[in-house]
Amino acid sequence: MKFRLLFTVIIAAACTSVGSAGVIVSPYLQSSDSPFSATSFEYFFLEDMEDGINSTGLSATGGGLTNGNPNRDSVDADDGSVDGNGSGGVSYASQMPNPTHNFTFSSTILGRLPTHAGVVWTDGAKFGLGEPVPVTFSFFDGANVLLDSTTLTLGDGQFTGQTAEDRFVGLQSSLGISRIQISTNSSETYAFLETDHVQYGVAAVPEPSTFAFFTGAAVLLSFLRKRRTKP
Ligand SMILES: [Ca+2]
Ligand SMILES: [Ca+2]
Ligand SMILES: [Ca+2]
Repeated sequence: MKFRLLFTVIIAAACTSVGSAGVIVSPYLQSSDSPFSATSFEYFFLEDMEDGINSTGLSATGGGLTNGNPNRDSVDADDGSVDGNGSGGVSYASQMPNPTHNFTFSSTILGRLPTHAGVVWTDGAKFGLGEPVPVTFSFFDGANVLLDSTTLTLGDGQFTGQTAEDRFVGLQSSLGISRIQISTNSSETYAFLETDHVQYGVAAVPEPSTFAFFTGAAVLLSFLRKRRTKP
Protein backbone atom coordinates (compact mmCIF):
# COMPACT_ATOMS: atom_id res chain seq x y z
CA MET A 1 0.00 0.00 0.00
CA LYS A 2 2.81 2.33 0.93
CA PHE A 3 4.48 1.52 -2.39
CA ARG A 4 1.31 2.30 -4.37
CA LEU A 5 0.82 5.59 -2.57
CA LEU A 6 4.43 6.66 -3.17
CA PHE A 7 4.24 5.72 -6.84
CA THR A 8 0.95 7.61 -7.27
CA VAL A 9 2.42 10.71 -5.65
CA ILE A 10 5.49 10.60 -7.91
CA ILE A 11 3.46 10.12 -11.09
CA ALA A 12 1.02 12.88 -10.09
CA ALA A 13 3.91 15.25 -9.39
CA ALA A 14 5.49 14.44 -12.76
CA CYS A 15 2.22 14.93 -14.62
CA THR A 16 1.47 18.29 -13.04
CA SER A 17 5.01 19.63 -13.28
CA VAL A 18 5.84 18.76 -16.90
CA GLY A 19 4.44 21.30 -19.34
CA SER A 20 3.50 24.87 -18.62
CA ALA A 21 2.90 26.72 -15.40
CA GLY A 22 0.52 29.19 -16.98
CA VAL A 23 0.76 32.23 -19.20
CA ILE A 24 2.79 35.09 -17.71
CA VAL A 25 1.52 38.66 -18.22
CA SER A 26 3.37 41.76 -17.03
CA PRO A 27 3.92 45.44 -17.88
CA TYR A 28 6.92 46.00 -20.16
CA LEU A 29 8.85 49.14 -21.12
CA GLN A 30 12.34 47.68 -21.70
CA SER A 31 14.12 44.32 -21.93
CA SER A 32 15.01 44.34 -18.22
CA ASP A 33 11.26 44.16 -17.49
CA SER A 34 11.15 40.68 -19.01
CA PRO A 35 10.14 37.98 -16.51
CA PHE A 36 12.89 35.91 -18.19
CA SER A 37 15.65 38.42 -17.40
CA ALA A 38 16.79 36.58 -14.25
CA THR A 39 16.93 33.15 -15.93
CA SER A 40 20.17 31.55 -17.14
CA PHE A 41 19.84 30.24 -20.67
CA GLU A 42 21.73 27.85 -22.94
CA TYR A 43 20.66 30.22 -25.70
CA PHE A 44 18.46 33.28 -25.60
CA PHE A 45 17.43 35.71 -28.33
CA LEU A 46 15.43 38.92 -28.11
CA GLU A 47 14.20 40.37 -31.40
CA ASP A 48 13.47 44.11 -30.98
CA MET A 49 12.62 44.62 -34.71
CA GLU A 50 14.86 47.70 -34.90
CA ASP A 51 16.95 46.36 -37.82
CA GLY A 52 14.40 43.90 -39.17
CA ILE A 53 13.50 40.41 -38.01
CA ASN A 54 16.75 38.48 -38.18
CA SER A 55 17.21 36.63 -34.87
CA THR A 56 18.44 33.04 -35.15
CA GLY A 57 15.69 30.52 -35.81
CA LEU A 58 12.84 33.06 -35.78
CA SER A 59 10.31 33.73 -38.53
CA ALA A 60 7.27 35.98 -38.50
CA THR A 61 4.06 36.07 -40.49
CA GLY A 62 0.93 38.20 -40.50
CA GLY A 63 2.40 41.68 -40.23
CA GLY A 64 5.09 44.04 -41.41
CA LEU A 65 7.75 46.29 -39.91
CA THR A 66 6.49 49.75 -39.01
CA ASN A 67 9.51 51.86 -40.10
CA GLY A 68 8.32 55.29 -41.12
CA ASN A 69 4.75 54.96 -39.86
CA PRO A 70 4.08 58.05 -37.72
CA ASN A 71 1.71 56.11 -35.50
CA ARG A 72 4.08 53.23 -34.79
CA ASP A 73 4.34 52.01 -31.23
CA SER A 74 7.54 50.20 -30.35
CA VAL A 75 8.64 49.05 -26.90
CA ASP A 76 9.38 52.28 -25.04
CA ALA A 77 13.17 51.91 -24.61
CA ASP A 78 13.87 51.18 -28.30
CA ASP A 79 14.03 54.90 -29.17
CA GLY A 80 16.76 55.43 -26.57
CA SER A 81 14.71 56.58 -23.61
CA VAL A 82 11.98 55.22 -21.36
CA ASP A 83 9.71 58.24 -21.53
CA GLY A 84 6.20 56.90 -22.00
CA ASN A 85 6.41 56.95 -25.79
CA GLY A 86 7.57 54.33 -28.28
CA SER A 87 6.91 56.03 -31.59
CA GLY A 88 10.64 56.39 -32.34
CA GLY A 89 11.28 52.65 -32.47
CA VAL A 90 10.24 49.89 -34.85
CA SER A 91 7.55 47.28 -34.27
CA TYR A 92 5.57 44.69 -36.23
CA ALA A 93 1.98 45.51 -37.17
CA SER A 94 -1.02 44.72 -39.33
CA GLN A 95 -4.41 46.29 -39.96
CA MET A 96 -7.17 44.06 -41.30
CA PRO A 97 -10.09 42.06 -39.94
CA ASN A 98 -8.90 39.69 -37.17
CA PRO A 99 -5.19 40.56 -37.54
CA THR A 100 -3.01 37.65 -36.45
CA HIS A 101 0.75 37.47 -35.93
CA ASN A 102 2.67 34.19 -35.76
CA PHE A 103 6.22 33.96 -34.46
CA THR A 104 7.70 30.53 -35.19
CA PHE A 105 10.88 29.00 -33.78
CA SER A 106 12.90 26.51 -35.82
CA SER A 107 14.06 23.44 -33.92
CA THR A 108 16.34 22.61 -36.87
CA ILE A 109 18.23 25.89 -36.59
CA LEU A 110 18.08 26.25 -32.82
CA GLY A 111 18.81 22.60 -32.03
CA ARG A 112 16.10 22.55 -29.43
CA LEU A 113 12.79 24.40 -29.14
CA PRO A 114 12.73 27.16 -26.54
CA THR A 115 11.51 26.37 -23.03
CA HIS A 116 10.75 30.06 -22.58
CA ALA A 117 9.03 32.28 -25.17
CA GLY A 118 7.24 35.59 -25.03
CA VAL A 119 6.18 38.64 -27.00
CA VAL A 120 5.23 42.20 -26.16
CA TRP A 121 1.87 43.56 -27.27
CA THR A 122 2.37 47.29 -27.87
CA ASP A 123 -0.86 48.39 -29.51
CA GLY A 124 -4.06 47.27 -31.17
CA ALA A 125 -7.67 48.22 -31.54
CA LYS A 126 -11.13 46.98 -32.36
CA PHE A 127 -11.91 49.69 -34.96
CA GLY A 128 -8.58 51.39 -35.56
CA LEU A 129 -8.58 54.27 -33.09
CA GLY A 130 -7.15 52.46 -30.10
CA GLU A 131 -10.38 51.13 -28.60
CA PRO A 132 -9.74 48.23 -26.17
CA VAL A 133 -10.12 44.85 -27.81
CA PRO A 134 -9.80 41.19 -26.75
CA VAL A 135 -6.45 39.77 -27.82
CA THR A 136 -5.72 36.04 -27.66
CA PHE A 137 -2.18 34.75 -27.10
CA SER A 138 -1.63 31.06 -27.88
CA PHE A 139 1.48 28.93 -27.44
CA PHE A 140 2.05 25.69 -29.39
CA ASP A 141 4.45 22.78 -28.99
CA GLY A 142 6.58 21.09 -31.65
CA ALA A 143 3.60 19.04 -32.87
CA ASN A 144 1.52 22.22 -33.22
CA VAL A 145 -0.61 21.24 -30.24
CA LEU A 146 -1.83 24.08 -28.04
CA LEU A 147 0.16 24.30 -24.80
CA ASP A 148 -1.65 27.22 -23.25
CA SER A 149 -3.48 30.40 -24.16
CA THR A 150 -5.01 33.49 -22.62
CA THR A 151 -7.30 36.27 -23.81
CA LEU A 152 -6.73 39.78 -22.48
CA THR A 153 -8.62 42.99 -23.16
CA LEU A 154 -5.91 45.46 -24.15
CA GLY A 155 -5.78 49.04 -25.37
CA ASP A 156 -5.87 52.53 -23.89
CA GLY A 157 -7.98 54.34 -26.47
CA GLN A 158 -4.93 55.99 -28.06
CA PHE A 159 -2.74 55.19 -31.03
CA THR A 160 0.20 57.60 -30.90
CA GLY A 161 2.91 55.53 -29.22
CA GLN A 162 1.81 55.39 -25.59
CA THR A 163 3.56 52.60 -23.64
CA ALA A 164 1.96 52.33 -20.19
CA GLU A 165 -0.51 49.73 -21.50
CA ASP A 166 2.14 47.57 -23.22
CA ARG A 167 2.20 43.99 -21.96
CA PHE A 168 4.67 41.11 -22.04
CA VAL A 169 2.89 37.78 -22.54
CA GLY A 170 4.97 34.62 -22.29
CA LEU A 171 5.09 30.98 -21.33
CA GLN A 172 7.57 28.52 -19.85
CA SER A 173 7.22 24.92 -20.93
CA SER A 174 9.65 22.05 -20.63
CA LEU A 175 7.88 20.50 -23.67
CA GLY A 176 9.32 23.21 -25.93
CA ILE A 177 7.47 26.03 -27.68
CA SER A 178 7.40 26.16 -31.49
CA ARG A 179 5.05 29.07 -32.10
CA ILE A 180 3.36 32.07 -30.53
CA GLN A 181 0.13 33.23 -32.14
CA ILE A 182 -1.40 36.63 -31.28
CA SER A 183 -4.88 37.41 -32.57
CA THR A 184 -6.90 40.60 -32.28
CA ASN A 185 -10.47 39.39 -31.96
CA SER A 186 -12.27 41.92 -34.14
CA SER A 187 -13.68 41.39 -37.62
CA GLU A 188 -13.80 45.16 -38.25
CA THR A 189 -11.98 46.35 -41.39
CA TYR A 190 -9.65 48.62 -39.42
CA ALA A 191 -8.89 46.30 -36.51
CA PHE A 192 -5.18 46.32 -35.88
CA LEU A 193 -2.42 44.60 -33.95
CA GLU A 194 1.13 45.66 -33.08
CA THR A 195 3.83 43.59 -31.39
CA ASP A 196 7.52 43.83 -30.51
CA HIS A 197 10.36 42.18 -28.49
CA VAL A 198 9.85 38.53 -29.35
CA GLN A 199 12.12 36.60 -26.98
CA TYR A 200 12.93 32.92 -26.62
CA GLY A 201 15.49 30.63 -25.05
CA VAL A 202 16.30 27.27 -23.50
CA ALA A 203 16.94 27.38 -19.76
CA ALA A 204 20.50 26.39 -18.85
CA VAL A 205 19.64 24.51 -15.69
CA PRO A 206 17.17 21.64 -15.31
CA GLU A 207 13.65 22.97 -15.07
CA PRO A 208 12.27 22.55 -11.54
CA SER A 209 9.73 20.16 -13.05
CA THR A 210 12.45 18.01 -14.60
CA PHE A 211 14.44 18.09 -11.39
CA ALA A 212 11.35 17.04 -9.40
CA PHE A 213 10.68 14.17 -11.80
CA PHE A 214 14.20 12.74 -11.58
CA THR A 215 14.34 13.26 -7.83
CA GLY A 216 11.06 11.38 -7.53
CA ALA A 217 12.36 8.58 -9.74
CA ALA A 218 15.53 8.30 -7.62
CA VAL A 219 13.46 8.05 -4.43
CA LEU A 220 11.30 5.35 -6.00
CA LEU A 221 14.31 3.30 -7.14
CA SER A 222 15.89 3.60 -3.72
CA PHE A 223 12.63 2.44 -2.10
CA LEU A 224 12.36 -0.57 -4.43
CA ARG A 225 15.98 -1.58 -3.76
CA LYS A 226 15.36 -1.46 -0.03
CA ARG A 227 12.26 -3.66 -0.39
CA ARG A 228 14.22 -6.23 -2.38
CA THR A 229 17.04 -6.41 0.13
CA LYS A 230 14.75 -6.91 3.14
CA PRO A 231 15.05 -10.43 4.59
CA1 LIG B 1 10.65 55.90 -25.61
CA1 LIG C 1 11.18 47.78 -31.35
CA1 LIG D 1 1.37 51.10 -26.60
